[in-house]
Amino acid sequence: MIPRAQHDRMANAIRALAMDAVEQAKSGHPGLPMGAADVATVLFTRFLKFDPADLAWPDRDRFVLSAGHGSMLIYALLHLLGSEAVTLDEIRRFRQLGSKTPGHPENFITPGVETTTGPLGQGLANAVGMAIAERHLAALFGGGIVDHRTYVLASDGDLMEGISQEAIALAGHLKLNKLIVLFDDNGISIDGPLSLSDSVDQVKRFEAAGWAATRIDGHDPEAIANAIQKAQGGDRPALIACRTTIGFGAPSKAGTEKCHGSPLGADEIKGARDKLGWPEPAFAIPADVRDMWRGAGLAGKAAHQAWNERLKSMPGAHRAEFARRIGGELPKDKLAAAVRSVKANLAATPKEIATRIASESALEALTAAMPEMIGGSADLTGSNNTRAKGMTALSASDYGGRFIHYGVREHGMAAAMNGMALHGGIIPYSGTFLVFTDYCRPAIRLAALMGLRVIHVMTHDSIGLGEDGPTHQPVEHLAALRAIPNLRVFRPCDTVETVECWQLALESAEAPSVLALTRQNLPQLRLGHDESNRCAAGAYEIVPAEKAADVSLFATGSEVSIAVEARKFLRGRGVQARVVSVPCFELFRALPAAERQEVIGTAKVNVAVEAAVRQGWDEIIGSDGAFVGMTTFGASAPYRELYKHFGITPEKIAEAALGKLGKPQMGKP
Ligand SMILES: Cc1ncc(C[n+]2csc(CCOP(=O)(O)OP(=O)(O)O)c2C)c(N)n1
Repeated sequence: MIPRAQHDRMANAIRALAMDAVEQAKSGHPGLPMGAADVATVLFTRFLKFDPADLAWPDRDRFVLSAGHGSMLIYALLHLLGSEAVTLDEIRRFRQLGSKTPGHPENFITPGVETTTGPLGQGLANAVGMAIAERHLAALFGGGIVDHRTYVLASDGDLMEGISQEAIALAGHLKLNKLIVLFDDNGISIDGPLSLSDSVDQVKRFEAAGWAATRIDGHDPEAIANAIQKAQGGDRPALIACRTTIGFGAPSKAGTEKCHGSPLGADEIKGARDKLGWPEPAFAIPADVRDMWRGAGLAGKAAHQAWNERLKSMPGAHRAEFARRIGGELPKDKLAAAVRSVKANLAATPKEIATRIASESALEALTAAMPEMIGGSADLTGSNNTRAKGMTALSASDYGGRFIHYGVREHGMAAAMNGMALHGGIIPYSGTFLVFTDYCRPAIRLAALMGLRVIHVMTHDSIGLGEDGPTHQPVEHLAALRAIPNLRVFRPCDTVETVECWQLALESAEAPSVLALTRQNLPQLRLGHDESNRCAAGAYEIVPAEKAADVSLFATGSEVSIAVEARKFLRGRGVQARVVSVPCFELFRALPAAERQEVIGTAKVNVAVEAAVRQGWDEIIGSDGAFVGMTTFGASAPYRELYKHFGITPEKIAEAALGKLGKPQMGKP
């Protein structure tokens, strides 16, 4: 037990650093770190298993600051515990360009930050993914090597966001008993008291989702410690609602929204120093407090050492596999062999099937070669074709399963996938309909920002899904996804491209991928056997012109075969056309300019075809190129009729090209 006076000094060090850093930056959020300082101090000094000298130790407990606006809490903790990266200088440079202390925590900037947070609710849902990853890897590698907890500090805002419901329902269902959420229950948000907008009983809400839940005084160290201890022994995830005062210690602003998101001001800070009994000048930490925090930081060393010993005594092959998986290293030879065998089969027996089915058969080979692939679907397993035959469900009674039934929870699913990727040892992939990327988008965006290898299998990718109609037919989604930096959007045109795109997505160690796949059957266009991955260029000539091309036809996915038909029409009119398949804009953009130019070619006329909006295509076809696609929402009908209705046909493509060439139109003299 830590004496109360000692605890208070340790917690006040966090409060002081938070006040001072926000004041210096002239912006930031002092209220949360000051209010949650007691909770964080108890957690970090008495419970959290970690080693400041090796913040990436695979068996460390994870701490997720879901309320990312309270970033000074984690920076103060890291600094006080002796992190090499978060020096006092970095605390002074809070929120400045190039500092290790950005406005919101960024996992790729600050060692010790487990995930980028800021958009409320995401961190909590990431933590669910981390806790799933822990249970799964423990089932495979044993509790001697994988045995850690995931702690979350969540705010009112986190719990008001809809994603939190998806996350807690999934965690409760899967009985993730090593997940502990500390709720900073301060009853204040930006607009003022929570009573303005919310009257949920969070304890009852979590209990209803299958959690253990309790309410305590978040400024009483022993109550906090007792609650955490109890939660650790439970058979289900635990919520500890910690009643706190936002801005604890600030004489006039504590307990009000005034200290949520702006500097306290010199007078208020002076008053807080008096009230807390903290006479030190700004940024000064007395030696005794520094020593106590450093001491807490050293406590994890022994556990880390013992873990190293256990790792050493593991059978060699098992140990190597664990290291490979945690290191995110692909089994290159096995992956290459799996891709080669699928392509060889397709060369021998071409298939006219939907790309979602092609994806399923690719997955049979890929998931067999790569045990780190954990699949799933948001209740569309049979439509997304994401479950390979041998895959059993991951469940509370079998964490070793490899397929997750996420339920109808697209947003929670995408964020949990991020958490699994962040945890390490897993490559998560999962599916829903492409149109519902809207429901996943905030998490996909964060995956792109963090550079995570997660793979979204998004089927039913256009009006080609037919009768379900415009609510289900994506029109603007490809453009919207392509607008996200560092996201790879793949739209393969046939079975061969599908397996190639899968390979590229798996090899994409620092960027998430979306595979946009069809519901409807497509002819196989790539008939020979290519050793190389032609999709790696992002775009390539799939059917050349017979002579110098007058027209270049660019298309993706299901529209490539339509462009190939259009090429024949044009030939009938004495016009030479080539067809370029563009499975991935982002990879194409990454080519050297000369190579890109070679693929774009020098034909007089460029035409792009995609059953979606034009936005984004001008970078390939130029603003004077012709576009055949969608300008409105779709409609409900059999898909062949829809293609005719919206004019995405070989004839219309040929007409567009002829129009640009100044030649008479099809069917006209
Ligand atoms: C998705 C999302 N919406 C809005 C915001 C802006 N925002 C930051 S904090 C906050 C709410 C603050 O209340 P609370 O979560 O209780 O934090 P506290 O005031 O206790 O620090 C809001 C709306 C955000 N960060 N993320």
